[in-house]
Amino acid sequence: MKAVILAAGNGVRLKPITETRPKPLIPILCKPLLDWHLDRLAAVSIIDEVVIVTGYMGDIIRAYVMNRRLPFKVRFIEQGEPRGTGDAVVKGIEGMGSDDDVLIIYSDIFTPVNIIPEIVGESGNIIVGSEVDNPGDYGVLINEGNYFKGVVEKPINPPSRLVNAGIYKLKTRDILGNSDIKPSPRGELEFTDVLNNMSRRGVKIRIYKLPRASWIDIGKPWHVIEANKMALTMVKKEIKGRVIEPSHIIGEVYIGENSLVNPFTMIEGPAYIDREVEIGPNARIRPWSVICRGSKIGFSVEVKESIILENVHASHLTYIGDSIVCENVNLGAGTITANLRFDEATVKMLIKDHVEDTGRKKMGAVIGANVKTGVNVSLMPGVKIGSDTWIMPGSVVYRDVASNSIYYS
Ligand code: TTP
Repeated sequence: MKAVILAAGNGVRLKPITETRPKPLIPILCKPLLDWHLDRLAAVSIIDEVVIVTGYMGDIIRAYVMNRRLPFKVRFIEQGEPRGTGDAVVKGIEGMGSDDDVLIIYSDIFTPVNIIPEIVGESGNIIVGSEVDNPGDYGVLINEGNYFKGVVEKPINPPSRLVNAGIYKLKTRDILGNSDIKPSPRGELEFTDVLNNMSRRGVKIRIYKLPRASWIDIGKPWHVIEANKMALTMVKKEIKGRVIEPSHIIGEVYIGENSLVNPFTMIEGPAYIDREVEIGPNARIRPWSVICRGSKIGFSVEVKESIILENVHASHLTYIGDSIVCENVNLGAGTITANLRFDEATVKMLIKDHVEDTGRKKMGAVIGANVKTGVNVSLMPGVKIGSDTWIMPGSVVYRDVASNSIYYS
């Protein structure tokens, strides 16, 4: 069986994280999303070829995958303009036999449950659905018993809580019989229109439900925190690095090889500390934190429910709460991310050109790659700092700061 991974999106809503890496290389427990998908495909022997449809930063994805040893053939297809998921799927399945079954996975979804072995073992067409609390943000599935009848994109009054999870097993010929679909109002050829057309033509597609609260579509920055939280529930206590006493490691904490925890440090799980990380002395890592390779969290630094990517330095007297800190960031002493508004309302964030509610009472900052903050910088809840920017000492940042700039207040 062949699989197609859609990896060509621009990931605009995830800026500044996607200014320096494509969405499929966003890490969950310090492992790129794409690897989660590839590892699961590698574990089922029935998959003999994986087609990765690339676009934005496709060369980076290609170089990354080429460095991996995988038990199946990998082919890359350049989508060109990201003209929609329908366009991407049709390009991905080109050349496949009309009787072939193909597994289709959107690269930007994460689920701690590996359902691949189950669905490749079933016969007939399958669409995977997930029950969520906010169905109006997704494509909501209409069902008749266990069968798919249609999907409505972002409805105001969702007919159910079951949404399209972006994983399918379909017969190639059933996908190809839909060349009559037209671009959607946003100008894209949507795969959901292909699915609706299949249903109208009487093609049977069975719905396979994921367990509740075990799926997320990573579209906006705070989803990176939520996806890592989902993955953290799978972490078990394992200490491969060195912990110098007196330090306290409490609960489910993973500490990778060659990492060092200096004295008087407290780490409360669930937490994931990657390899070659240095923490402390006198640091506090609170639950739901992930710290990736090469980062250094120094003296009197507190980290809470935050995702810290590779080679980040927060050497002294810093608070990182409910935040995402991208690779190679250097936080000056006294840098504070504020994560709670005085009125305790949910934190808003500017996504593309409109303000969106993160739904989180606690949300800190999203700091792009290679940013430097001077001493005593304060970042207010929900601000985003573009990559390669300097925030000058003593600045208080209330609004998003563009990439490649110098900010002072
Ligand atoms: P989306 O999240 O709908 O789009 P996007 O990745 O471009 O994000 P943004 O709107 O923030 O710019 O994409 C869903 C999945 O489909 C994702 O895995 C990327 C993939 N995709 C393609 O491969 N080609 C495309 O033309 C589009 C639109 C998406």
